[in-house]
Amino acid sequence: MSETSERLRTPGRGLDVRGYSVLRTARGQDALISAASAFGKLTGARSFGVTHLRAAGSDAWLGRHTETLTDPPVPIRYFALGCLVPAARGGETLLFDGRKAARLLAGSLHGAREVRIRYRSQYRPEVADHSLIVEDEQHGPVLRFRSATDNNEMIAKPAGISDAEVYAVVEDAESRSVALIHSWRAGELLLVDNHAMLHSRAPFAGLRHMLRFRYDDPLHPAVIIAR
Ligand SMILES: O=C(O)CCC(=O)C(=O)O
Ligand SMILES: [Fe+2]
Repeated sequence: MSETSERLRTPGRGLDVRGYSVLRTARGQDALISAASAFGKLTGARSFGVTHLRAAGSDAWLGRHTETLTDPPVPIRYFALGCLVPAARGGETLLFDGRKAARLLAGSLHGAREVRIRYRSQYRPEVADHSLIVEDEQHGPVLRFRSATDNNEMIAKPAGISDAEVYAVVEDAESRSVALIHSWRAGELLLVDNHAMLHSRAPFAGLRHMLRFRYDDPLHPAVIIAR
């Protein structure tokens, strides 16, 4: 995993600066899991959970989001996506720079820092309230957000602006902050700093089989990294 170490430590290119990194591994689950595990060790993670994302197609975009937003108090720092089978068409993963989006929002939405949204999980009882723009220890002001769903509830916002208008301005700032549109090949592993970046997934046709790794997820510490 010297490539991982090198990317993490090379100033200006590293994950901690750019917010993401793409690694190529041998095809197959074992290579992806061992690369993901090595990354966990490098960042000092104590555990990671693995989820298979497997679907035969989707006409819909997966909305832009910060991972594990519904698990209070702070979303996980890192997650990774590994590709077992890329879709026949589409299925790109997009990354948005939350630092740039926060900067743009400061100019385009008066009172942006007043906005707070309550996020509920569609699948579990968890609920968490987050400011739209948070002050990250390492990154400074950064966007923390999930696109509008039935499970979002705007609990604070500036006077004289509707929920729909807030969402529209945030989506516009994100559209101007695209950092990566990744077309998958089998064996690739995308490492993401979830405190810097937001992500989404394009519609796709054909079987798409991914592995999703979440590091130090308090709710699902499924796999313990050997030391
Ligand atoms: O499949 C992808 O590219 C992203 C999936 C995702 O964001 C998620 O499951 O939270
Ligand atoms: Fe996600």
